[in-house]
Amino acid sequence: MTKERHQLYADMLPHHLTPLWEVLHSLVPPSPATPCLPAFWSYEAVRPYLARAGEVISAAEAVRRVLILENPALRGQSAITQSLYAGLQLILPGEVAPSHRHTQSALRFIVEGEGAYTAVNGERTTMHEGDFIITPSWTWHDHGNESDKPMVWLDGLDIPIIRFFDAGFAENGSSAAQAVTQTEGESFARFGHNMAPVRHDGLYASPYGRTSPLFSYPIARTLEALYTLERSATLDDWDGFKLAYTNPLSGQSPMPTIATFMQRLPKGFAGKPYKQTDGAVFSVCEGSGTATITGTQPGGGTSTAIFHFTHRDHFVVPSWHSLKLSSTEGCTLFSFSDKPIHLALGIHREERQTH
Ligand code: 1HN
Repeated sequence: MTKERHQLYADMLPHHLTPLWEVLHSLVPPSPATPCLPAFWSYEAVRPYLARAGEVISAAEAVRRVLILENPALRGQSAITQSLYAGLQLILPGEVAPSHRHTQSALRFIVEGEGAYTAVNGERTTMHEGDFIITPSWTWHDHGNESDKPMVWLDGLDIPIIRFFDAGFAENGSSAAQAVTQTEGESFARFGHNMAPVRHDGLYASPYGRTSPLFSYPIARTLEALYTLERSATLDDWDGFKLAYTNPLSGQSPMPTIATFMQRLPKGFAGKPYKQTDGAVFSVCEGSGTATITGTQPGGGTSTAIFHFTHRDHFVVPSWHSLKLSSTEGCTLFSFSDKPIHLALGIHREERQTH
């Protein structure tokens, strides 16, 4: 029988036919079997390479001077999880990263420096450490550093998702820095105060579709919210105090493909483990702590990674790996994931373990 089977496989090979029964179990695994690995990038280790990148190529020549954070199991794929891209971008004083647009959505989480700008559709936003900034799909964007210090930020994009759907388009702008047509802060004035322009019927009239019309979520507001909660609210045993950034017009994630979060772990926090189907990328905004990440190997065993993180470090938690966070001194963590897609497809799962 085995011989006949293999003869059948060989005979139909040229006709691009494959027997399902040989692959069925791996196509529908009993639980997610991600190839991704937990991984950690200490800023202390990465920063010198960013500095060297600054010596060997200009922002103008590179277009975007970025070191991609690649999942060790996905080398060469420009991906930190199967669905998400992450990188650290450097822009030196006086440089401009030229204007372009693409269908991929981008987020920036500012890691180091102060005072450079990103421009989106004619409006500049000044960047501060800890700000969360959005570039909506198909909007013109350029970045410039008019400060006297290097600026570094985390880029998060839905590149693997758009690649999967073969839906990528891109164009270069006609000038390096786009014309400024709106005063800085206009989008924040319109949408950043629990108000919206009159005759603005929510998502029906949203200027950027499902993407938030707020380009910047400033750190001062975010920390004010989290510190207030830390003083008085009930602590969540898994998350500490965790808030999701929202699109003010929909209450949903700021981007249709990526959810973003900031959480505060108080001093002495020893979190319980949880797992969820959305893989997540973390950037350490303040303080230090430990992430314990446990996953099931393809063979069936488990393996655990323990990352001791501090300010500006980055790490990735793959799908359906359990994550336990703890912090002696307290810390503030930014993170992003592909949760909105899981929710849209009705496949999001979370399991909160009690020990
Ligand atoms: C991009 O446009 C930026 O605008 C950063 O800063 C990273 C990675 C791949 C494709 C486009 C940016 C990017 C990118």
